[in-house]
Amino acid sequence: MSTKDTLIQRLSDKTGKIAILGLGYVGLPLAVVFGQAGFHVTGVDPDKRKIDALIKGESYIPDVSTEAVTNLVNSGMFTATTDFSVLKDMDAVSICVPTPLRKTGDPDMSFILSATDELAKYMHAGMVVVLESTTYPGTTREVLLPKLGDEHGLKVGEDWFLAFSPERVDPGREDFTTLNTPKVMGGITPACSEVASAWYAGAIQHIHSVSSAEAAEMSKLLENTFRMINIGLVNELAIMCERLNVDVWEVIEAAATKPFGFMKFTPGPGLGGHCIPIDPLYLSWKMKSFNYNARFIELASEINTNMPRYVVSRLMEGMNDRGQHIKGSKILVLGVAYKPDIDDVRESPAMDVIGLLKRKGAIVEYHDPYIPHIHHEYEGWKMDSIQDVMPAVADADAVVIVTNHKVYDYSAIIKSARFVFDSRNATGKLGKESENVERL
Ligand code: SAJ
Repeated sequence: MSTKDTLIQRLSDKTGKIAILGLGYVGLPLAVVFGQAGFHVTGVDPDKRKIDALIKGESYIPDVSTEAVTNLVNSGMFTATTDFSVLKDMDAVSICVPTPLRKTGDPDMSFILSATDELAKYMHAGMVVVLESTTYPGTTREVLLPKLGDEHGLKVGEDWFLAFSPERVDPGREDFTTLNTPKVMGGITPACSEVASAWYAGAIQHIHSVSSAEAAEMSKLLENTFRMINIGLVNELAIMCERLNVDVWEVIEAAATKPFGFMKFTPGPGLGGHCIPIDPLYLSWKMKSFNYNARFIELASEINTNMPRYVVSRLMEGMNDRGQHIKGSKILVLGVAYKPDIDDVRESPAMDVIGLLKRKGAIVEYHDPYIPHIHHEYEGWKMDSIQDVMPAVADADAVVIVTNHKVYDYSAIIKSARFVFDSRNATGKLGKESENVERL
């Protein structure tokens, strides 16, 4: 049998050994899904704290239960290690490492490069490698292919197989999970697509194969660029509606009654998270090397990045209208997570709002039931969430709602606060009718 057929056989009958490189919010759910499908899975991550927890059968990812990890560990179907040399015994490896931005706004490829360089030490014929980390089109072919195959005299598509399959994990979502979210798969060669699709089909319900790794890389960027640009559109709409003295929330609700040809997005204080504000910039960065300026992405990014400043300017106007000024005033920020009801503060616009308020001389406190501490890595300041929100609401000169967590009692907040600026329409109709509330 050919190397390809032998490998497909080992993956189809699940005798093949698989490894997941990077055990974060993407890698750990993937490892569990493969383990629960009957594969023997080895999780590899340089973070010893993660590995120690997993070996004890404990999960550190909210979307993965400790029970699921414990069961897999106890059944011998899942092991975890910081030792990359285990890769020499693997048939299949999925790379799920972060792809952040540098301070300069350029892609930070360091995690992909270090994972690839480690894996390269243990590459052998008969392996399939799938990259899941969101990245610019061409990464799989231009970065992984040479390091993992060419430099070892292995011929891709014959001796070994390489593909890209974008992660589609939405942390906290329960309806669509790693198991049931359709998975796009694009190989360097058709044989690569065939092997990688056969592997993932053994655990994930629907595989959508595309003709190349670049098509798969680009499909992911389209997904998240679509969101980023449409959020930028409604953010600009909010600015326009304020000039027109029209309620943007009413406008969006009305447009959303259209049952076709429209998708609802809502304005806010800016764009947070580790996906939406970042992924599109990988595409615009790549296009610069083709002397192409991705204007939609640049403009949307400019609008979204400016929203924290816009929120602070609207807060200042509202306070001014009530005879208050920001300098020396007590401002309470409600909600700092990057989106409601989660405990993730990465790239949260709340950090920018707080930084701006501090620079304007306000006395800033924040409350967020999910985020006990924040630290602005560039500006250096640190804060702890206050504990009792309602006394702080009553005591503040102004309250600014940045993240609309469900746990807040917004009607009580409106009754108790001197002035509320609501950047998420968390206060809704009551806020619209209240003299002491202004909304984005
Ligand atoms: N946001 C708005 N207005 C909107 C939607 C979002 O201002 O209408 C803001 C959010 O407050 C947040 C940021 O944009 O700060 C990103 O929000 P998001 O809903 O896109 O949430 P994410 O970052 O968790 O996006 C993830 C993405 N998943 C992956 O990239 C794997 C995205 O593709 C999902 O569509 C999204 O979850 C989701 O559906 O919730």
